[in-house]
Amino acid sequence: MSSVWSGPAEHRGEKAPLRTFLALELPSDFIDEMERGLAPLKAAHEDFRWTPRTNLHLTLAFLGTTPVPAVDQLREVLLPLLREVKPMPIAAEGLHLFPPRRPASVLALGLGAGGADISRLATAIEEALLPLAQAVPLPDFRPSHRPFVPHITVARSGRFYIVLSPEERHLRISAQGIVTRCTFFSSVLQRGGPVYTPLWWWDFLGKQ
Ligand code: 3AM
Repeated sequence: MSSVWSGPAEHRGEKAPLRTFLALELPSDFIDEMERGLAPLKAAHEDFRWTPRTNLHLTLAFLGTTPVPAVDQLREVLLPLLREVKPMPIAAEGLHLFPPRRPASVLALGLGAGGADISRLATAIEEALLPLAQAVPLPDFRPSHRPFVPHITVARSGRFYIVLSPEERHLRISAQGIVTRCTFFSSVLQRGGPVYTPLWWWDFLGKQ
């Protein structure tokens, strides 16, 4: 019996697949305000793994394993959706712990203004990508079973789960800005934290 498996992609002369996700980039004034609001939490919880400023974003879809030739194909599929999006005003609202109701490993900032539009966009993106997942293939991309919660991951747990006091839990963090760019990133997991590299991006056109 012969085997048709010929080893990992890079040994077959193909580029190894990427790990990708699509995210909204955050305006720098929003990040500045958000960082000021988070400063007391950062000081109190040096054990959390705080997201470095350059890695802050709002994930719309995690695609995971993605063949290199599909990067342009996915751009063509997503551009018609992104072309319809105007610059989006957003406002921070509330802290989230994920998973909810269980020991938390992620601390995230939620959205008030802009949240509903972003959820609709994320749903439309999922609907556009799901029919392609088998053909591309995107083996990690599956239908989400929970409603999309727009959020910005600000910290992950270190050695211990994330626990906040009731006062910290209700800390009001105000940050406002206008989102103007959506970026398709590759993510390389490294010991010091993930390294995100933009593969392509789309700037929203027109007035909000
Ligand atoms: O920006 P956030 O934290 O919402 O959690 C990862 C991050 O989202 C998420 O993709 C974003 C960029 O890494 N992510 C990583 N692995 C994932 C997985 N297996 C995942 N999302 C869903 N399933």
